Amino acid sequence: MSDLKKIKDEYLSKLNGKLNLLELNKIKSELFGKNGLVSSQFKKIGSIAESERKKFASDLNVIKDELQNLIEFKLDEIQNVEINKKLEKEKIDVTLPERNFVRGKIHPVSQTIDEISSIFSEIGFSIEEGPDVENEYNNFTALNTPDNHPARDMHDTFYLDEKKERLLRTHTSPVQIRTMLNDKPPFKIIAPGRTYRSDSDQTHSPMFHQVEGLHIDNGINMGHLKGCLNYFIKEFFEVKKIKMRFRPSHFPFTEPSAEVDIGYEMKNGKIIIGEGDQWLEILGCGMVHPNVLKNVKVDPTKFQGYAFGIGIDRLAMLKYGINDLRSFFDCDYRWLNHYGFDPLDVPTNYRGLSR
Ligand code: 2NL
Repeated sequence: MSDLKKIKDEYLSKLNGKLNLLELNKIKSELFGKNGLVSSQFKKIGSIAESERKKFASDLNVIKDELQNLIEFKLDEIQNVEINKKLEKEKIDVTLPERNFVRGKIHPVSQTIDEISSIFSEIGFSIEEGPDVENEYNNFTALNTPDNHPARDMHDTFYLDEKKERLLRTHTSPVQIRTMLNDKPPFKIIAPGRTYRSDSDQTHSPMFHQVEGLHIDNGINMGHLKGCLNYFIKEFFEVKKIKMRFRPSHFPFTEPSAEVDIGYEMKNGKIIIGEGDQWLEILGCGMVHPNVLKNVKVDPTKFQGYAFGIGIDRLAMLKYGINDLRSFFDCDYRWLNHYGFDPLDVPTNYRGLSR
């Protein structure tokens, strides 16, 4: 019997037996490995007498194909058996009762930031963020608040080093400074985020939230500021009309500066926003001071605009009837369960902002 026939007979019978993956791989390498039986036969072709070479090569190729096909077939078979075994084990019992789970709630401050961001996005503001740890230039100097300016004391700043170079930002204005330094006008941005001042009582927390807005372009004036804020307040409190007044004020970074009050009244112990003869202060604003524009390399003879700063925590308290600011930061899950928002609830005033 020729070598080829011997190999064929021996391995066909081996391959037709019951094999596992390891055994099959062993056979494969015995036949087709570097020095495998079939591979060695191919190396022999050159030394075979010319008269027999053609037939030998053709027989060898037939045997090679036959054995290879059988190995592939067996491999498939073994894999199928393994998959079926696995499926059998992983059978899912769809009749089992579901497991208990607790769904978290969205904090009213996060909810309020999302709502504010949606409202301003719709009228063309983009949302910018920056670091909580700032340098004194971005937080004070660029904002026309030089070294000895009394506003620096007013802010009760948390300084992080002796030289007072690094600090926890006292407002989110440095985000606007960073944006203006890195980009060219026009600017139309809001900057929501955490802010810090060393102040703690019933109505002040050392960490609180603020959103600032900035709109710089050719010929932006206080009329634009009024229109923008009036629109925002109506959207935020979901009312058609709002009573609003501007009171003259002072900030180093704006000139002129104003504080904005909105009208309200109490009805059956509940606060009604927008009407009535009581006034509630809700934000500070003004036209950006030319010195601030110069500091960020914007030419104040070509570009002007307004800026405003709003305390988010108080807006959230007003809208959602929460009366103790400190409860916001107590991390009490019973409180959050009551005042928080269901992440899967789609509110009626949904604006399509994704979390
Ligand atoms: C307040 C007052 C305000 C600004 C913030 C601002 C930012 C830049 C330039 C000029 Cl980059 N102004 N921000 C302006 C006026 C008022 O906040 O009482 N916030 C709660």
